[in-house]
Amino acid sequence: MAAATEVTLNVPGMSCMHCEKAIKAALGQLNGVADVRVDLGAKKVKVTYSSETVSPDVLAKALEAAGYPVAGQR
Ligand SMILES: [Cu+2]
Repeated sequence: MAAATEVTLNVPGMSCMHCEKAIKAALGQLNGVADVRVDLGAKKVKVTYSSETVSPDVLAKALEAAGYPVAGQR
């Protein structure tokens, strides 16, 4: 398996445990996503994924579809 890659997504629209659950569900169902960590205070979502299977673009689209647009990434 390829080395895991990490990206941190800025998700300003999340505010509570419900958002955290929805985001973990939306990303967790994608192939290639290994881990999702949500920091509600910083409005950041750190995702560990396989770059051979999925990309930050796909992650952002899944979040947007779930109602949480991504404002940026690093
Ligand atoms: Cu919420």
